[in-house]
Amino acid sequence: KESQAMKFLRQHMDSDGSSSSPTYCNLMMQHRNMTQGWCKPVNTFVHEPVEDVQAVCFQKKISCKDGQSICYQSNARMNITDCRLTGNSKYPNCTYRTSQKERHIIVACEGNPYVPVHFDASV
Ligand code: T3P
Repeated sequence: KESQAMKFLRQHMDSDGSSSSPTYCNLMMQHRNMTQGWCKPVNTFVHEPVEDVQAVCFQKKISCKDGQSICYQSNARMNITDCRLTGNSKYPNCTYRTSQKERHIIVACEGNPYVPVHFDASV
């Protein structure tokens, strides 16, 4: 079974990629299995080395958007791509808007080793 850590890697890591094309999200959301059963509405891919993203679990401690859990904000801005489902997209035709950004990422971490398991937001 896929662990939470593996799921984070599948959903949020694309170290070697970049969203140079407007079809990036349409392709990647499909390739990474986020358009099966439903269209996942918002998803961020991070284009940085996996070690740099895992290191965020030991950076700035803040509260997550749920107001209860502990999250971590990256010290550095990171190269990311936000994928947002378009308003007129209807399952199974999931169409996304691709937007490239340089932002601080906010993640939640779990386990031993303590690694990212949830992407909370970017700022
Ligand atoms: P997950 O917990 O599997 O990482 O918040 C619901 C989902 O939306 C959550 O999935 C993360 C995802 N999300 C992003 O990927 N980027 C964002 O900027 C926000 C706000 C949510």
